[in-house]
Amino acid sequence: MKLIGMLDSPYVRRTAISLDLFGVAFEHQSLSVFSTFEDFARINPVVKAPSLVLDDGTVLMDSTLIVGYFEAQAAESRRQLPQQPAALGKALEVVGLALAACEKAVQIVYERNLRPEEKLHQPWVERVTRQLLAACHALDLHYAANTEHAVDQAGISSAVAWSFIQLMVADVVKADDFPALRAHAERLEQSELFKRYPMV
Ligand SMILES: N[C@@H](CCC(=O)N[C@@H](CS)C(=O)NCC(=O)O)C(=O)O
Repeated sequence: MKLIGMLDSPYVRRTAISLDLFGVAFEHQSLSVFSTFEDFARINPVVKAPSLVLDDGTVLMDSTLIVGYFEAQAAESRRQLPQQPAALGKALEVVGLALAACEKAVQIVYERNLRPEEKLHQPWVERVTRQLLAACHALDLHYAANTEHAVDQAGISSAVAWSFIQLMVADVVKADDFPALRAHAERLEQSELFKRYPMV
């Protein structure tokens, strides 16, 4: 099985960490959707990271679909999401916030790095920034109330999102404004599991 994509993508990184936690063996191929577009396209013409090539050649893309594929077949002791509907809803609420934060941060990065400066549309940047800060605020409230720092899907996704945000848009999301989320991410980043998949 091959995981394609770079670990500076929060989606690739959450997938790699989750697969490892599931106990799934995989080879990681660090291809960029930008600098190695053509190489990536030979594996998946849609060029989305992460892409996971299964042993039978099936290509899965989208981190949530990949994680969901393995969650569906995980032994109970390996599951990363609760099964009970109310608890599952709460966990997915946190995952959703983390993914929205990633998406909005990525949009700001693309806006800054891909769009010519004269074409930058400030109202769009402001809208995305507001959404990013709202997601971080909600996650911060969650981790202020939940200090157990569980290494489950909600915990992994939140920590990965925060670290990516701090790597790429720390000027927009000030670390001191989100102390509980920051503490959660810093705790998980110290684990051997996270250290096996460094962002840079
Ligand atoms: N919802 C997707 C988002 C994946 C995504 O947007 N990945 C970025 C890299 S961070 C990508 O493939 N960008 C290239 C593109 O969208 O053309 C997921 O969870 O995997």
